[in-house]
Amino acid sequence: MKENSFVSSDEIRAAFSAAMSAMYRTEVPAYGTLMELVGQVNAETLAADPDLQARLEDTDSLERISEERHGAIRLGTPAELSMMRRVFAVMGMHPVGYYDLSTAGVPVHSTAFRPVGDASLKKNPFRVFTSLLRLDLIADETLRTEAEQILSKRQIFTSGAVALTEKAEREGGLDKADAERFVAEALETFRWHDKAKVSPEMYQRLHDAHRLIADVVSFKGPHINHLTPRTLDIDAVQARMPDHAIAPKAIVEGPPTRKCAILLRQTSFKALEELVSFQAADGSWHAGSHTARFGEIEQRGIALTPKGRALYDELLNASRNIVRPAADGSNAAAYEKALAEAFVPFPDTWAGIRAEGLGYFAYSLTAKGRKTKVDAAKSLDSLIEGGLVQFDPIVYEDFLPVSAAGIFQSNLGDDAAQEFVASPNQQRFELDLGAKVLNEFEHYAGIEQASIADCVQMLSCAEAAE
Ligand code: OOG
Ligand code: NI
Repeated sequence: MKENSFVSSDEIRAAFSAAMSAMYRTEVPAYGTLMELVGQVNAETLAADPDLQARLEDTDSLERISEERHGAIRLGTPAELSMMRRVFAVMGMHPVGYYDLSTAGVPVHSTAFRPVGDASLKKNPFRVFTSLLRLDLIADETLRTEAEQILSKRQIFTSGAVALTEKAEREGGLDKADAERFVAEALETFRWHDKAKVSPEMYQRLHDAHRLIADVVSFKGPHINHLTPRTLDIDAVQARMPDHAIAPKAIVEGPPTRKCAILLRQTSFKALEELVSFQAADGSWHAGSHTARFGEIEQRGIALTPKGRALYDELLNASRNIVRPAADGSNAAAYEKALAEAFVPFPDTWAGIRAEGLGYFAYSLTAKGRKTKVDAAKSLDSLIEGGLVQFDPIVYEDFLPVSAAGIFQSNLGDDAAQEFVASPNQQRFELDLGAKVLNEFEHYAGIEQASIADCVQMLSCAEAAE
């Protein structure tokens, strides 16, 4: 049977994530150094906290962590975005969430392509933060038209990648040989090209309009601009980066250090200045440079409910009203202090977060629960109190717009700070994407509900052993 010979989309994604990591490691050696440091810190964290290790093992999430990473790309046209969606779909990665970064002075809007569903996430949670350039936010109309023309001429996908994507769509999957070819072909889109597609003058004009516009328009493709391993202790990695000759950005983005990690904390090291050559109208090549690619690490915590997220946003804003982090790090200590103080009202125990309905949890039976039969009418709280059901935080799999803006900014330099009027346009984005983006809250709520339903079902048919 044909279907039986298909490789699962989870396996294709895992192979692609590994191939991307290997490629980026050779392109940006500091990424390899960071991976090793993260590996060390994770091993130390687990050794020092057997409880954490046991919970991660129990919830089948230990294995995914060492393989876990996200990347980011910036696309130039609607056609590129919709084709990218189809390529990612072959790997079981779907658009989740809409992020408007115009408010932060970055002329893009974005989504995250990632696996959805508990089983796929456990297999390999690789995600790619994908931005689409918004030329409509560029004031200079001549430049906008020229940029559009340059972009319309490029083809960021190999013909093999397109053909195999179409084949997967037509036949419902890819066999082993095709899947291997697909991974190699798709990887080409993300490769770095040190020969720009534009003249030195055009690069300068694009750069003057916004560094990010130059990054998107000047090149043959949307080079992967960072890959981010997941750490279990971001403060430790941040503190130890300088020992490994890596200079981290001034502050960690996101919530403060806490016992119970919430959402997402991220930090990065600055983009490298890389040698690039530009081709003049007479065909001659000219040496120049471009800063694009950097490294980042992240620590993931519990996914918050809309109520929890509103509280997070409120507290983050409150702290930023007191101290706004300066790019040069001069007020980093004051910022950290204000952040920690602002977050005092956010409960810092799992039970507290659960009691106030701030986070999503996965419920499972305890050893006692597995041996007990209970009538279905009992409330979840009483099952927990009775020691039959336990709960674990559901990991936040998405991104945070304020943090993303901070990461963008730290790599664009201070001079790039520009004001745009906030203009979210999810409808336009979805039209260009050719699909709707998934609502992240509904997704987490679904995972939580399914875990509760499983417990209830298992309790009502469990064989009472004693
Ligand atoms: C993407 C920045 C966003 C994150 O982790 O928040 C991001 C970019 O610089 O293209 O990756
Ligand atoms: Ni990132």
